[in-house]
Amino acid sequence: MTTILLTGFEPFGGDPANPSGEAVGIVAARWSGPETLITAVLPVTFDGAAARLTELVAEHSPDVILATGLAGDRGTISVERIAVNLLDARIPDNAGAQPVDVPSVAGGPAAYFATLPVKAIARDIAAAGIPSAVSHSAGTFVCNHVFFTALHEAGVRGARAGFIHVPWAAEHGGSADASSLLLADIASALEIAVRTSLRVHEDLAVTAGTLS
Ligand code: PCA
Repeated sequence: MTTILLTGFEPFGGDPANPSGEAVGIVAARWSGPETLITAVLPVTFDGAAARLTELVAEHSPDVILATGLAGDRGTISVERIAVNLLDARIPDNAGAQPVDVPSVAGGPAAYFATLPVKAIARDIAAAGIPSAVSHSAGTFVCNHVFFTALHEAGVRGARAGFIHVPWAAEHGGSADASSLLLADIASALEIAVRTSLRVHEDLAVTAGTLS
């Protein structure tokens, strides 16, 4: 039986909502299988999020791990390609921790590439009319830490892993920095990402590069 672990996050930074956690709940409610979908909403704490993800991976042995979080300054679904082995927090996490220049996994490599087909995922989401692009930075906060941890665990266990940043949902009042999406579209994008990850094992040979 194929198992997918799909995670979102609780609110952080004083915000009242986090569209990633809510969208994951919508995907779970309408998932029709046949694969087993495990979902969770992670705490926005460096220690708690990585520990919970590691626990979930040990408990369910997922074949595919897709973690998601909010990037409130972006207007598109960002399919992350690179996790860096670095915690450098611009704001405290929900437990008040603010690590600066600490590795995500001590002794690990400088970075990991996502092992989900990021270009195929971005293409399939865009083909459904939802703006989406490959991104080359997941930042240095809790999302990047969970992304790096997921790839580390997946590598040890022969699973595949990736991360998607979502914009603000219009229902939450949108964003001052970027355009927002409907929560239903964010959930559809995540569901497409899961389906594409299950179907596609070799990514598209097309460019998703940027000049800056
Ligand atoms: N976004 C933050 C952490 C939790 C979330 O949803 C980030 O991008 O690191």
